[in-house]
Amino acid sequence: MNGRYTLTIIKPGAVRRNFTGAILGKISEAGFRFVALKMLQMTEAQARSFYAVHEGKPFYEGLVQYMISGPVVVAILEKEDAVEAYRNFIGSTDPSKAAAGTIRQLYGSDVRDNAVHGSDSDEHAQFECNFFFPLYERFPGEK
Ligand code: IDP
Ligand code: MG
Repeated sequence: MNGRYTLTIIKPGAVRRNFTGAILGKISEAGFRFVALKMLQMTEAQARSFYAVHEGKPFYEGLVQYMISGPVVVAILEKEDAVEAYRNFIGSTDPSKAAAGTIRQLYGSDVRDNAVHGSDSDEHAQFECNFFFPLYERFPGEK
C-alpha cells in the first residue's frame, strides 16, 4: 500500500436513492480501478471505530447513526496519488459548497448525507482498506 490506493464508501443515503450504479460508473470513467468491492451494512461498533477520529465532535453521534441506517458499498480504488485525486473528484464535505460535477455536488443531500467517503491521507487509506478488506479477501498481486 503506497500512494496508489484509497478507500471509498457509498453512504446509506446514496444507496437508498439508488445512485450506486451511477457513482460506480463515474468512478471508473475518472480513471480509478476497482481493486476490491462489496456491499454490507455496518454495525454500530464498526461505524464508531471507523470514525473514531471524530469522537466528541458535535456531529459524531448523528454520523454513526446515519452510517448504520442502511447498506453501504465499500471499495478499494487504485490510481496515481489516489487519495488526493479522489478527494478532488468527490468535492467538498458540504455538497452545497462542492464544485459542479463532483460526486458530492451531484449526489449528496446535505453535509452529513454527502453521498461518499474518501480517505484523507495515505496512512488512513491503509488503515481503512485493511478495516474493510482483510488480506484474505484480496486478490493475488493486490496486497
Ligand atoms: P470528509 O468526509 O470530507 O473527510 P470529515 O470532516 O472527515 O469530512 O467528516 C466525516 C463525515 O462526517 C462527513 O463526510 C459527513 O458525513 C459528516 N460530517 C462532517 N461535518 C459535519 C457536520 O458539520 N454536520 C453533520 N455531519 C458532518
Ligand atoms: Mg474525513
